[in-house]
Amino acid sequence: MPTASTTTLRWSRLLLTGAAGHLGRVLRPRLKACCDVLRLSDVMPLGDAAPGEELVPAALGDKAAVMALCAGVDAIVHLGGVSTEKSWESILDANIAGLLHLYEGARAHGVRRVVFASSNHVTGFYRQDEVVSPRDPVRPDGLYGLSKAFGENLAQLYFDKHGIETVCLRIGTATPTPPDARALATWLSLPDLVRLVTASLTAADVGCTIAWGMSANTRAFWRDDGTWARLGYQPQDNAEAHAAAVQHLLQPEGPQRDLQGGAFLARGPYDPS
Ligand code: 15L
Repeated sequence: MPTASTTTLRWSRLLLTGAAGHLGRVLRPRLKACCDVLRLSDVMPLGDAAPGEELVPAALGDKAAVMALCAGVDAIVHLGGVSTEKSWESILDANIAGLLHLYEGARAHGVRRVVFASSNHVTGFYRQDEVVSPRDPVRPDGLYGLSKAFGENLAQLYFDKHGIETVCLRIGTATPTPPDARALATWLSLPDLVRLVTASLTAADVGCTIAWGMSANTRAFWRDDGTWARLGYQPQDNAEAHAAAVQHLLQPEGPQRDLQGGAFLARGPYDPS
């Protein structure tokens, strides 16, 4: 059960999926502050368990393994699954079936909250000169973005039907520095990533909500609708500080330059008939 200080929650056992990935490795040492025991899962090697850590490898497509993964857990940070445009089979297995397995495990074992790594590719078909709020209709830019839109809807279903809270984070470009001109709008610095995930875990009464995962970027494509303040997230970085280094790094002319999803617009299909 979570314990509450004056305004923030602390969890008994927190599960981090995708713990061996790029963002998982950033969050692994930081999430210990939010819980007593940190359970780490991935299909990739996780290294040795540090004090207060448990290692439970599991493939998201394996329902029995994912159900067992959720036993004894009271909150989940879900980074696992396919994180880019790929074949339908891999997306179906990890991001569609795998996410359903995770929410079923959460329901069966009384998990109270999920922080779900959604993606900006849920709205990648908006033009770069449009400003999008979390309440605007989704416009996925591929099967990956579509799977994240499914995840957001699944989170809503499990909140309405079973009371499991979820913060869906539509993460932008979470890298040490912005890699190109598009990222001047989409960048989420790694310290801001830690702030955002920590806020999503520790704020009281989050319900089921969607928040943009970005820093305080001057050129942002996205408008926060007040969710950041409700979570207590205050971004400290701004991609503009890196503008001189990357603003000339543009995608080729076409949808990948004009639309918010950038290079994802030029990827796939991976399952040509
Ligand atoms: C994502 O959803 C991907 O996981 C990440 O690798 C980046 O490509 C990011 O979006 C982005 O849009 O920059």
